[in-house]
Amino acid sequence: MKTFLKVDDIGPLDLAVKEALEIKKDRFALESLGKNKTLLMLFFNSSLRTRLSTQKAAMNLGMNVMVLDVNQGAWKLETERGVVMDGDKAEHLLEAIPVMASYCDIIGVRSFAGLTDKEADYSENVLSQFIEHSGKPVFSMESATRHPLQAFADLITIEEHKTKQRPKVVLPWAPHPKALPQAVPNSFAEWMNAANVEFLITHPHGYELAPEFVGNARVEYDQRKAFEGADFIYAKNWSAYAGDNYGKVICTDRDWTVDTDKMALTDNAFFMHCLPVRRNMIVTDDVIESERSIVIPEAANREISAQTVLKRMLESL
Ligand code: AN0
Ligand code: CP
Repeated sequence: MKTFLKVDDIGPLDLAVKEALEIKKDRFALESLGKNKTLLMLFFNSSLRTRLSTQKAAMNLGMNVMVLDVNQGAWKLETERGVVMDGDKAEHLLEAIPVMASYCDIIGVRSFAGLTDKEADYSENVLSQFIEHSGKPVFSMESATRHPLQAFADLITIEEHKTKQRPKVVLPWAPHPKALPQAVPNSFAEWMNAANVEFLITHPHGYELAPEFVGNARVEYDQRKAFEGADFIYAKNWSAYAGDNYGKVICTDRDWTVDTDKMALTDNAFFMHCLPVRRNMIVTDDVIESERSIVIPEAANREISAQTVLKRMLESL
């Protein structure tokens, strides 16, 4: 595997999940696969889970790991070609990428959407430069439009917890004070549309995701109706995608917070969230602390999704 950005990159999902669950049974079985191979993780944005779980996954495979926070200690990087660099950015990606690539074998990149220019964000300007100019396998640690390591971990978690052949999975938008990217819901929708689940998205009017991610999913504007009979509730906030409201917060209505009353409408659903989560905005204390909350095993599976991806990349070096 040379790139991991979207669901198609992983091939058949049933095989990917099977491989992940094998890895989970014995995560040190391949500890010599990554010997003398170096992973570079590059962060343009903050992270707790992605940073730690991906580093752990690489260590399980015997890799060396280097982590660079671009905005803390490195030169500020210009990402647009043709800019007269007379501002605060001292180095261009076009030099930085081949230099960094010369020190490593695999590159992971986190680069969020700027949320001001839809076209620039949805062209994946930063990530595609890494793919084009590094000559190394590149994986997304959350790009402008997707977060595939999260969606893969979410799918593994659903497979582990489901009690029905084809569970009902609901992605409800939930309120948040700040504008967040659409990457997590985009990827979750992309992966759920490819998986064997009944998938629904529910959000206030104006929060429609890009049609290429919604695909054939049912969109239900009545949150309570959407929750009925659900087996998994996957809450997430995102900023508006559609029209002139791109990147904006257009609703903070706490009627959309996931609470015990709404969970009671489900078929005893599990509660999921990618974390970090703002309590009593996205979800109440009661729900996230309940027995049906699986946010911690979900986060733990980030190690497994990352290890599966790194294993496949190492095998194709
Ligand atoms: C980010 C987001 O919503 O994309 C990262 C989630 C994994 N969340 C925040 O910035 C709070
Ligand atoms: N879920 C997730 O990617 O978390 P971090 O932003 O902490 O990496």
